[in-house]
Amino acid sequence: MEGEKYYLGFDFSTQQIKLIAVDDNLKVVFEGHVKFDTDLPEFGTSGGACVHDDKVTVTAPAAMWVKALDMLLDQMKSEGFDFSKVAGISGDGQQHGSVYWKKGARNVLGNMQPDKSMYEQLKDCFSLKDSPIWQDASTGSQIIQLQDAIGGAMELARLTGSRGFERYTGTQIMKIYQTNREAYDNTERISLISSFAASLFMGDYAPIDFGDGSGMNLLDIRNKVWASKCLEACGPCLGDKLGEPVPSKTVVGNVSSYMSRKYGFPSTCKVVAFTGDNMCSLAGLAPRKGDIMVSLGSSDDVFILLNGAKARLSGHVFIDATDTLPFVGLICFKNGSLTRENVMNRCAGSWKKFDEMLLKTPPGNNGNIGIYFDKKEIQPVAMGTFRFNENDERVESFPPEVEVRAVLEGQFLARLMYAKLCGLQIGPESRVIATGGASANQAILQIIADIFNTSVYITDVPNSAALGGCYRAKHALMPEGTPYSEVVKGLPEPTCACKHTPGLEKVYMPMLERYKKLEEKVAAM
Ligand code: ADP
Ligand code: XUL
Repeated sequence: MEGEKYYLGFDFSTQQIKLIAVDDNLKVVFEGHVKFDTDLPEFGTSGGACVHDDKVTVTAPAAMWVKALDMLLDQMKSEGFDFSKVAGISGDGQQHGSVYWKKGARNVLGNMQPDKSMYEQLKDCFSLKDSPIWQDASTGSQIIQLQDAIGGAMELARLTGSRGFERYTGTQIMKIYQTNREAYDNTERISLISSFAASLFMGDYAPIDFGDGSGMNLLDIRNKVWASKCLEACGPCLGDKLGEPVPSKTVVGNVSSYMSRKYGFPSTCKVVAFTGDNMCSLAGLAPRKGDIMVSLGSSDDVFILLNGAKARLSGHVFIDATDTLPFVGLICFKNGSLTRENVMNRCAGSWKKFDEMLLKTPPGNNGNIGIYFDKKEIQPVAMGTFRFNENDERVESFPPEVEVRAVLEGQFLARLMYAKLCGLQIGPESRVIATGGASANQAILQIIADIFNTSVYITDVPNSAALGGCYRAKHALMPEGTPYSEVVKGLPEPTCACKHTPGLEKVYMPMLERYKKLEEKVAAM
């Protein structure tokens, strides 16, 4: 391609699809998004998801994501975005969720006509209309079966990077095989949300990448092949339905003729494997060794780069999608932004008021501690709201200004406690890099700085995952062997958003000990 080049990064996240386009100097030239709840109300999602009557089954309609992509691309076209300059596309999806393509779907995907939308052509191509997503917590019995088949929780963690977790794709697939055999048998391909998204651009089934593939309890993370024992335990002929996994940097194909004809992408435009949102966020933040990434989206996630894959029962090990270090250690909390938002709506009405109310109570909240699990939490496995006074006695309610501080302090004490269990060490060189929707909130960042006892940094573009997609697309098109650091070397350093307040560790360290005991109490209730 001659002249100016663009790279696109698409983030198929929980609540929306976000898009960032950068030029060859990685300067952002276009941004867009489509929000599922408000732009596509016909699908009836809340926070991008549908919670079923049992409260633990959580899905999202696969066709909604297709329609959202139609809408986003149409929006870009109507705003005059020049698709002919796009050299490469990559991106990510919310992790663990799976899409079930019906027998015959590949043929439809490969022959889409530009006079119709993708939605019109693909809406009936799914053997399961409702895709399980990462918020699902309905596979407790399948976890026991998988762990038993592999030789226990620790052995599964050693092999695949994680013990059994309810949202992990392997047990989700096992549940579908056991409870909806017809759908399983009628499925020709199972994609992750990431590889499903790449498939829409390619017009063919895109492979699963090693990074997102690590969130399935199916991939042998050291040998980078499907673990046959895990496949056998989860469903017959599963390897055929999944296809071979590939390195995250793989060019998986060119854009489809549908994309070229409808939007004007060059036919040579490359599609680079999509990966998990957390891995892509890491690529967008381009961290240095020792950085602690705190992502504040629908979920809260803390992740760090790791040299080795030590098996642990807490947290997860994923293969790094940028090859900066071999692995990423991650801990995920289901009750993140949406839980804070509920408290904000109930007690303050706006984020501005929420921040003002926070200042009415001192750090440490006069000893009050709150634990807010609107959804069944991942660790500990518990649900409900639990408030304790300074004597560790359970109380029914807190005054609004106490509630506002309690939700933040409770959440970030938990983030710190579990990240330490997952191998996090905080030293004088450490810094937290915050990203995701809530990283726009300075008051929240200050609480993180004070609880983690270290400075918090942010980047110019809070949507690090979409940006990571752009950088990864560029990286994959550079000469073989180019390290990822070469792609991101000219980028501005993250800026310091706040420093920790000296002396507050005297408040938060004892509070961490109390939090730990109270959480144990909650888990046993
Ligand atoms: P996802 O990528 O999972 O869809 P985002 O990273 O876009 O999510 O984050 C969306 C969340 O950001 C919203 O649910 C909202 O609660 C939160 N958010 C947005 N602005 C603020 C703010 N000023 N203060 C706190 N939280 C905010
Ligand atoms: C990570 C996880 C979530 C989703 C949605 O393990 O489940 O962070 O990726 O962001």
